Amino acid sequence: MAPMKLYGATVSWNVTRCVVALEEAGAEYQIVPIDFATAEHKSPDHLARNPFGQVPAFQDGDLHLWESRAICKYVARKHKPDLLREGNLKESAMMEVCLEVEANQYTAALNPILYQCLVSPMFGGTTDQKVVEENLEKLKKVLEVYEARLAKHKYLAGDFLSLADLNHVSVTLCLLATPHASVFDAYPHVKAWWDGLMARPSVQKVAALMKPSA
Ligand code: GS8
Repeated sequence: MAPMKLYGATVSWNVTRCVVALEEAGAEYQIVPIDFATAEHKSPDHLARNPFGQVPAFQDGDLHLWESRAICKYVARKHKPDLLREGNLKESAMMEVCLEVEANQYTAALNPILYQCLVSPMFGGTTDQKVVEENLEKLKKVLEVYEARLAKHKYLAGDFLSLADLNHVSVTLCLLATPHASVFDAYPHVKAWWDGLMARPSVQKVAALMKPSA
């Protein structure tokens, strides 16, 4: 069977969120770059893959998906269901809580920081420090909650690695490329959790892919 296809450039943390899941799941896949410079993401071919003209898009046989977190869940369900703890009602429920927090609290605070510190300068813009500071405060509130959880459990949803942890990887790798990487230093359990994730081959591979020279 043809490998799964993930469409999008690996500078996008929404794309690399899926690469982490694909790597962890041991899936066979191919990354198909989409060129933003030529607006390929708005071309009819790409709009057929993602009607919002965004990356990532994904194909597995006759199945076409978009939305990175839905793609990650599909990949895990197909190749490594243990990442979803689906056999355990309580563990899977807590994993879902942590997935929601990742999307709606953690990444919601990180997105503007990454945009201001990484994306805007790439296009000749400046960094709005007020936006950065406001969102760093939001991020710290989330990190306080994580610190308390990780003082009791090895991973966010409990004492097991799950997709909830992995979905944090791509945006956190980007945070490390900003001048605010040291924000984790005040949270020793968060730092230890992150160091553990960084040691995983899947994360090492994605970290290498995200470097512009890779
Ligand atoms: C977000 C996709 C997105 O914003 C997901 O897949 O998780 N909720 C969606 N993609 C950006 C890539 S930058 O990281 C994108 O494609 N932007 C171009 C555009 O909106 O035109």
